[in-house]
Amino acid sequence: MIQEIHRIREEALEALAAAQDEREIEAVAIRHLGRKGALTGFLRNIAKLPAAERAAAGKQANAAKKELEAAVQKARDGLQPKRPLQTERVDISLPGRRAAPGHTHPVSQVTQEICSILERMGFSVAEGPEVETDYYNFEALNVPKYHPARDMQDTFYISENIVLRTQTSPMQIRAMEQQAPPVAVIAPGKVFRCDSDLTHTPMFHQVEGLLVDENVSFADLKGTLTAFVHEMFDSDTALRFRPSFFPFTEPSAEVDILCVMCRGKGCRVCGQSGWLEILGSGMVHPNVFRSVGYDTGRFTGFAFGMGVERIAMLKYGIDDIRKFFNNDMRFLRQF
Ligand code: 2NM
Repeated sequence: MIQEIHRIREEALEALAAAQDEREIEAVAIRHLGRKGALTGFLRNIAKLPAAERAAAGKQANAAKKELEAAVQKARDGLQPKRPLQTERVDISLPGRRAAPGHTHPVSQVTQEICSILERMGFSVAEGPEVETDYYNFEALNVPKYHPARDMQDTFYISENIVLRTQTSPMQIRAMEQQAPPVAVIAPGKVFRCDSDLTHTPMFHQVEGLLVDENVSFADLKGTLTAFVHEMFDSDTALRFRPSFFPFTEPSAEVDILCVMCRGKGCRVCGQSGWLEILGSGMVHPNVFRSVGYDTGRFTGFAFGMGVERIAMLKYGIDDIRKFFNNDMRFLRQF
């Protein structure tokens, strides 16, 4: 009896050692351990044995069964590493997944470019709060109460005396309060106006500049802004100074460049005029100097301001300012 069990065990272990793949291992398991297997059949017939042999035979047969089950499992485990290679095969011809590092937003790129040109000329950057008092945003800039520029339609009011800044010049008032001339500062940043269409968004970016010293003239303004435009656009860009009005400058002028689209012939972009407005400027109004305690008999200065999105639109031929703020990657990726 015991010899019979040993024979089945030996045979099964040999077959298992010879098994090459999953199919052959499972065949051994079925042949020796399955419902119709040799060992199972032997166990089923134990009851028919003489009582004296039953206990010992049962014990041996069960031990052999456990040993074989363990050996089959070990053989299956030995095959495991081959299966993932077949079922989880990697297609090395697939294109790789591109990493998506971000980059500087076009509005920030153009802001940096404007500041870098002006810094090379000697201006220093001053940044400040986007929420301002009525005094810094209007009063100190010679925009008195009841001036039309203060209209609720243009300005976001937080309360009666607190506004979202409508230009970055409040920073220049602070700069003048903090230092005596000579002063050469530029103020980049977000500004807010209640306006929205193809060329206006309620938030946009500005860079404003200010130079104050003895003997600063309108010729200095023209020379500085001409040099700036020639660095920002082509060095042969034609420009003109056109009389204008701002409460904080007198006299005031707007700067136009020859239309980048039609080169002066007249088109839809320049409204048939052949010229595109790119910045506002002027000689600082004596009332502005009085609010910061500067001697109006001794000092003069010029100031200017430009919209960053507008400059970027002209530089890159973009027709809708809202494209800067939609965060459409197909647009942003181009810069
Ligand atoms: C502009 C146009 C003209 C300006 C004036 C000042 C200050 F603070 F000196 F009074 N800063 N910026 C100014 C002048 C801004 O933007 C279109």
